[in-house]
Amino acid sequence: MSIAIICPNRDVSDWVTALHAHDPTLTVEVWPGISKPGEVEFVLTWNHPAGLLRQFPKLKCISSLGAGVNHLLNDSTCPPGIPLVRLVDIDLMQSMAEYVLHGVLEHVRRFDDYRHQQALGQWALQNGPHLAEVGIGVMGCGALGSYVAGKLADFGFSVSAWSRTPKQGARMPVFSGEAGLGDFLKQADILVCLLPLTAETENILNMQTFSQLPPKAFLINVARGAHLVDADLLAALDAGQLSGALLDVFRVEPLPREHPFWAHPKIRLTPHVASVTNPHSAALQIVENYHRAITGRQLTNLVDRQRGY
Ligand code: NDP
Ligand code: OXD
Repeated sequence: MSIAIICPNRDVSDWVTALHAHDPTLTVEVWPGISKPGEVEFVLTWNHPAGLLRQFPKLKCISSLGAGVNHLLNDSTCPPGIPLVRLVDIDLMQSMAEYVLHGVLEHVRRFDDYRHQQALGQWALQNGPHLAEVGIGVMGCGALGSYVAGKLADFGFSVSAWSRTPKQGARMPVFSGEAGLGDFLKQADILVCLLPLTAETENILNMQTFSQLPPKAFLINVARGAHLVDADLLAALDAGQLSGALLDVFRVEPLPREHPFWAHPKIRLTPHVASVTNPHSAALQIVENYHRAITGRQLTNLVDRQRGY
């Protein structure tokens, strides 16, 4: 009986240590050095090579090493009967909130302008709005979206969120479904994407969406690169429809050196670091799910394959 960690091009020694801290008796094998594939009952993976997951005849559960699962659902050879789980973790939520709050404040308080002024030796005051006047729309009201929206509301922004299904009793307006999208977008001076990547949400950050935002809205995409139609973002920025964008995720990662986003004056980008899973915070739920899987108990943070998240 073992757990296999499959994360190409990543040092996972911290994960091994963190899993053993919760259960020193675990056998943890790291791909590509898995000596006994026939013993693997639980796989922990990020961007596994397609087809690999078929090689474990005793597999009982596949866990994403992050919050997203599109890397698993995109692999048509991922064994269909094996449950998929993902990570829902307070550290992941907190660090996502830090990233988004930073992006929002940098934009609203005009820090880009001040950096530019500094380079020119200019001393000039830029007036920004009162935070309550700034509408922020968070797309996705799940583990990360609802946490981030709450932190932004604590800060004093006028926050609303958008989800697939209606939400009762939320502390902020939550719009839902296609029917609620227009009303959600029209008050989002800053649009934050925290949706899972599914057939419905792919390409959702497009010109039609941008055109429903208030003029000069700002975009933060921290979800997946394929949510965004790259050419539409460039066109919306060039037309002045959007005033800028902060992007953490891209269709192709690493972002190819020749991509126009790198040098665009209205785009700031980071290399998919908005929220990186901390092994020491997330290991306990993995160990618990491992024990649940091998004893046939109900798993936590189960993914609905039909729904796509
Ligand atoms: P959850 O599954 O908890 O939440 C997803 C939310 O999106 C839910 O509110 C869901 O609605 C909503 N949603 C799904 N489909 C639609 C749709 N068609 N229309 C409207 N709303 C929809 O996911 P998490 O919050 O944990 O994570 C979100 C994403 O963040 C991940 O999938 C991943 O891609 C990304 N991520 C990025 C990181 C980074 O470092 N850049 C780090 C971690 C995650 P409902 O509530 O009705 O089901
Ligand atoms: C995730 C991510 O989904 O890091 O956890 O993008």
